[in-house]
Amino acid sequence: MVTPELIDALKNSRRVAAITGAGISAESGIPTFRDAQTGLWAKYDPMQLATPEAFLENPERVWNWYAWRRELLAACRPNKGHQALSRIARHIPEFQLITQNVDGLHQAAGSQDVIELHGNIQRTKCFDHGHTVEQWDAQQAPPPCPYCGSLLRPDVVWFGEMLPVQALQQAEQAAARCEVFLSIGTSGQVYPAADLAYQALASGAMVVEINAEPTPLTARAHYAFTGKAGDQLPRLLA
Ligand code: BV8
Repeated sequence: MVTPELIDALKNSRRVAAITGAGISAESGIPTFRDAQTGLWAKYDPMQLATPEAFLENPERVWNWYAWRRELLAACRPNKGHQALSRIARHIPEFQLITQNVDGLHQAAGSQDVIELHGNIQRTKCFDHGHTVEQWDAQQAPPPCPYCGSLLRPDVVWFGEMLPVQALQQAEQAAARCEVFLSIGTSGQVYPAADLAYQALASGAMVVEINAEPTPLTARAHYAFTGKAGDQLPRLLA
């Protein structure tokens, strides 16, 4: 239950950090990864689709899977949870939004300076050199990089790939500095992103979790709300 004390504690905080996962985009119609029936990984094997080895083994399958996810995303809009987070930045002197999501919906809701730990599916780069490419030959799956000829791929972090160094450093600094750390819509299974909440705890922050189901963080959080981000966040960040 969102208590007045918690709302006040948030309102009076100077430094707040929040990490989001696929759960905050679920109400926008984007499938999560690990939800039993609807999760992407319930239907697809991540090791067959979200690793560099999988891409090299079958570039066309991986390219087409991400093209399908981009098409899905084209019809999706930010929901009340994204909008509540974009409003909080106006009241909190130092608010840092960190996301594991690659859908860009936080930015679409107006959030600024979002730390994208796992990249962005709307950005495309080449496999060999990371050349960012805006347009490509839609007849080829995947198309060649116009600069170096290597295969184009989505600019997301696959399993077994390092996270963007600066993004992770900024996220760790935010987790270490914050007075309140919000963990929203994430199962807390994927590292090193999942470690940020524990880093915040170790630094003495109040940790608040909002998730549709319990996670490994639930027992450690000061407050844990089981429910939809789109319902809980507007109450918490009223
Ligand atoms: C790396 C991008 C160095 C692509 C993704 C320890 C330390 C370091 C690494 C590891 C480690 N242990 C294991 C590893 C390796 C691995 C890892 O963590 N594996 C896990 C599975 C055990 N990590 C890595 O490989 C990372 N790289 O560390 O490099 C290295 C290199 C080699 C070897 C070792 C280390 C890279 C990880 C990034 C992978 N890329 N995505 C793409 O999107 O296709 S991961 C993917 O999972 C997404 O980014 C996603 O965001 C992320 C986390 O998932 P969640 O967002 O939490 O989504 P999930 O479905 O799990 O949960 C959603 C939750 O929402 C659910 O609980 C649900 O109940 C809830 N929910 C649903 N609806 C709602 C809701 N909540 C609120 N409201 C709702 N309406």
